[in-house]
Amino acid sequence: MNSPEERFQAIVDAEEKIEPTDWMPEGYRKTLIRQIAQHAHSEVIGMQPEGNWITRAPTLHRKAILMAKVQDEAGHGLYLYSAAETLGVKRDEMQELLHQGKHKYSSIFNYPTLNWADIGAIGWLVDGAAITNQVMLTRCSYGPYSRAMVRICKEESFHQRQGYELLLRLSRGSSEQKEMLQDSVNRWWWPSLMMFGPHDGDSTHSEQSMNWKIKRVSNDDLRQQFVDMTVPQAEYLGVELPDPEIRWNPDRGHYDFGEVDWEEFWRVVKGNGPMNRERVEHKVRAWEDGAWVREAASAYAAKQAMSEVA
Ligand code: FAQ
Repeated sequence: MNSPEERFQAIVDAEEKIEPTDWMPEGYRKTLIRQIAQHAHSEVIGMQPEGNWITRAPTLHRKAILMAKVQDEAGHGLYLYSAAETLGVKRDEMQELLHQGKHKYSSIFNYPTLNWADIGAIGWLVDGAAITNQVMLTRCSYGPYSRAMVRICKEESFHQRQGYELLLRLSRGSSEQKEMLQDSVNRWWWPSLMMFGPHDGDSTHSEQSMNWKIKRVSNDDLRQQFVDMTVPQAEYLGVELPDPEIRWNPDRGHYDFGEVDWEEFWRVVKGNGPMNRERVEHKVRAWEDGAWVREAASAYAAKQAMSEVA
């Protein structure tokens, strides 16, 4: 066992972490930069659909929760950009690639938030799907990513519960509130299932990422886990999931469910979903408007460093 690749794989197979200064195959580094950057971009772009409702939250209490949640997403973006930077890529470079449409972010954030129940549905379904995926990432072979995920999962768990609690309130409310809840779940269910990515057979990266223990569970297995967890929660809410094929399958010990519209998935991933253009334009505008803050922070840091030397 002499080649660097073999030694690397042996460390991974022994469930030890790979750290930034360790030798790693170029493909491993590239895969991690791609996935962590996509993940960070998702957290940051993901602030937009919810941020849209901060000024319209129905009570001060709900506004405070929503502001805390949106700030958490910004924080997740920062941990993740920092984790990606340990692999030798610069934060500004990642921003540039996102702004040019060369980096992806999760398809889910290209759907609009049309009513207040959407804020609950994002917490329940989107954060619920995000946690299902991210719990496995706490065991990722790359140390900085796995450690960032531990903290992120704790916060996502709060996000998921606040969303469910919001919907629970609506489900016990007026008939208009119940309709709003059902309308929202109708629109967010399928896009949430798409968050797990294509079927395993169509997944470009899964096999290699599983060998490197970046991913620990396949896209389809995670999607199934999410459906199994969510169906009883929907029953308790008294809401219908918009899929007539959902039923318990005692032979498999899982819920069966219908087929995702993969054409829609790829259309959104390729930049042609309902909100893709608007999301990226907004992101670029925020980056440009915030240039003076970054310049001021850098000037302040340089001044501090000078005074420490003096
Ligand atoms: N959207 O070969 P695979 C959140 C692309 S965080 C867009 O299976 P992989 C928190 C994929 O990149 C949500 N593109 O890919 C929050 C690849 O294209 P490429 C984000 C997608 O990487 C809540 C191609 O398809 N979470 O929600 C999607 O092995 C509320 C082939 O796919 C993460 O990023 C998609 N859904 O598996 C924030 C978790 N799916 O790069 C605010 C980390 C696939 O070759 C509010 N990421 N693609 O051009 C992962 O676990 C993985 O990257 C997967 C995809 C599972 C997403």
